[in-house]
Amino acid sequence: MRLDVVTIFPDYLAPLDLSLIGKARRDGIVDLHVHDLRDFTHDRHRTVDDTPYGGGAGMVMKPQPWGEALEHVAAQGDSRPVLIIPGPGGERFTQAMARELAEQPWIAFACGRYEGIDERVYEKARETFDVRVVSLGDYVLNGGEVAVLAIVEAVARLLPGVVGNAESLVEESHEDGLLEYPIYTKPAVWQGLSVPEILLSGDHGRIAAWRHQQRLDRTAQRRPDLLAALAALEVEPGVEGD
Ligand code: 6GU
Repeated sequence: MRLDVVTIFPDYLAPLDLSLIGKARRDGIVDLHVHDLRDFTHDRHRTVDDTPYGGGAGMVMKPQPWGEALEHVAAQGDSRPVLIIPGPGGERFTQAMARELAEQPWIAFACGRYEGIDERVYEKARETFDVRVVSLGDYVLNGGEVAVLAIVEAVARLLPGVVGNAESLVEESHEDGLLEYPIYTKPAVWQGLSVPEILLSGDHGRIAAWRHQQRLDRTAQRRPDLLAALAALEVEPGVEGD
């Protein structure tokens, strides 16, 4: 999978050299290119922002550097890439979207800063890219870079060969709409706290039933919205379906 990220803070993406994603890059599974938006300016101060037409607070990212940067990215291949523009006004990023994106051969990201990017950049980009405006959740970050870190990690770990044990991808929170059950390792007693008896019983049927109940209880307590969503779909919580 090819990934292109355009940003005014290329160093912000440095963590993508680490851990599983760094290894995926070294193994040739992920081909990541980070571009500095300021390389597409032509003035001495490498200006990327200006004041908003119509007035208002803050600064707006100028269309010209973005137009040239995205043209440069599009010229790196001959297919039509997805372009993700992270922002708090986007559609919500979910595990389902991560799975969808993991099927794509080429994803580009445009990281906005300040109050955002001139609206005409979105319009122009739709000629060349499948544009998706994507939000991590209902809170405000200073720019798209942290969102790109999160989205790239969520997507890349779904690519074959990135996570060693493919089974660990199946039994995860958000794969079937329920949160994960609690997990324990040795010792059986730690600081006076015991591992639940049933997990030491060797009775795999009862353990599976207990874990399922734990998932239901946790989801009801922490994320009742997820149970409501399953109910609306008339899906039995935690039972395989599509
Ligand atoms: Cl994707 N960007 C910004 N700037 N803020 C956010 C966000 C994204 N998702 C939640 N808040």
